[in-house]
Amino acid sequence: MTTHSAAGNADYRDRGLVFPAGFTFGSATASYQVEGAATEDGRGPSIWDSFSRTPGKVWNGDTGDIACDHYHRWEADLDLMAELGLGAYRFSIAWPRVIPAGTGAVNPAGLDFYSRLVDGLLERGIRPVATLYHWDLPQPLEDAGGWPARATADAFERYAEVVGGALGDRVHTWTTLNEPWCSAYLGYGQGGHAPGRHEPAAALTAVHHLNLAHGRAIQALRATSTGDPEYSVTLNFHVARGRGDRADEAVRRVDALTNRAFTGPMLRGAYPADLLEDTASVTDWAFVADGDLATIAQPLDVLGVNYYSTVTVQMWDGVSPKQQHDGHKAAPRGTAWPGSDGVLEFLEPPGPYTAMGWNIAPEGLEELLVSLRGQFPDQPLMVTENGAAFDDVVEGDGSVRDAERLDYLRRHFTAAHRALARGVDLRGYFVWSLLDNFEWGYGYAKRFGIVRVDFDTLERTVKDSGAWYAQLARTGVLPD
Ligand code: IFM
Repeated sequence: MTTHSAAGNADYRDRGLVFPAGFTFGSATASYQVEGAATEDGRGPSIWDSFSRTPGKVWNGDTGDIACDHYHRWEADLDLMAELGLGAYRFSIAWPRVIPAGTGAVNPAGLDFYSRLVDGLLERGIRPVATLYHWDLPQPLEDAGGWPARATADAFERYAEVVGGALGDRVHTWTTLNEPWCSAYLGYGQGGHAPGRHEPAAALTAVHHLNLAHGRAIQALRATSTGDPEYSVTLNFHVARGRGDRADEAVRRVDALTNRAFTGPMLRGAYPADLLEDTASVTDWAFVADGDLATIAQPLDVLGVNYYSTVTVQMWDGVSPKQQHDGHKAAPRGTAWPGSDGVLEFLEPPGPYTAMGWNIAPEGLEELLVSLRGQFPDQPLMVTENGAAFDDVVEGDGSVRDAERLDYLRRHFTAAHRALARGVDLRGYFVWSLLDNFEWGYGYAKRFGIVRVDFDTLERTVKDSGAWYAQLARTGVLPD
């Protein structure tokens, strides 16, 4: 591998770095964010259909009804991926398209859509990387209690059996869940995400049932997949920077609640003792039944790592005005920190920032990957999301010169390369996102795409960052 140039060392703006042969360069999207066709071909309602229709929940009242219209334009989108030279496409399957009520009847038209998509990818030499759950829970399951109800994990196992049977002969990598931290804490604690509940104990119950759903789904996918797929999960790890007298304690708490609440049961077969202590005022974790932890701890071929920025945190001293920095998601009313609300104080991290208000910190990615290698030495890793929203300007000729996004990607690919050079078994990297899309509580106001989508005409335009990434994907060398 090429060594770092002197100029690139300080700020991660390197070039000419050579990635290992076989390194996967991909891009990612998620069903509710791109598909549209919300009521077509038998798709049932999801919690995001309901949430986005609730006044005040999503910027501008935007919904995923049309989104990027990927449901109808998927062939052209696959052609675009092929033109960009992508080796893999990470997409998610909409549970309410496949089993519209969450339980009960299977919708063959929904399965057919994903079957055509998978075939289309394979025809173009692009590996299908399919996520089962990227937040679009069928609404009837939420009506029956949502993720805090154990029955939701039962329903997820059956859904996994159905998609494993239909697509498991061709999918290259199965991913059970995307960012269960968001589903549990933002969905049931803080309430900035669907279903918008503010119940700290329910958030922790949801953590466990998501973990359980993951383990059960891996078993179901293994039982039904007739090909030779790889198995994975994607977590959004928090890289915390501590401040104040008890900086280490603050970082430990964030790590327990956000990272080890998932890696503990999934990769070690146990919840961390400090997590149980930190949350004892909220729940006694009696919902963890005998045998659950053994079910959750399934061997994984690859661990998906989503990384965008860091968090800065200190223990609240009870005196200073409590600051809440929530660059992460829409304004909170509840808490994303059950057991640590009023204990931890979140501070504005040092800039620069993206249009989301997230700080740009490529060194955090390197540090995270190296730390995961230290914690789980035999676990291959994959960056399953990284990217940035900026306020793009469309030039007179229609082009988008998104130098800031390109720079962000350059720095983070440099960080990944440095982690590789330090011995991390990193298999690939998926840029978030292929297309500008529905950015949850921010609607269409925030653009992460390396391809612009004009939401009036739905026309796609490859941005400068997309052209740059295509060169990286084709050559395996970090371009100028
Ligand atoms: O758009 C989201 C994606 O759905 C999950 N990870 C973070 C992205 C940017 O917020």
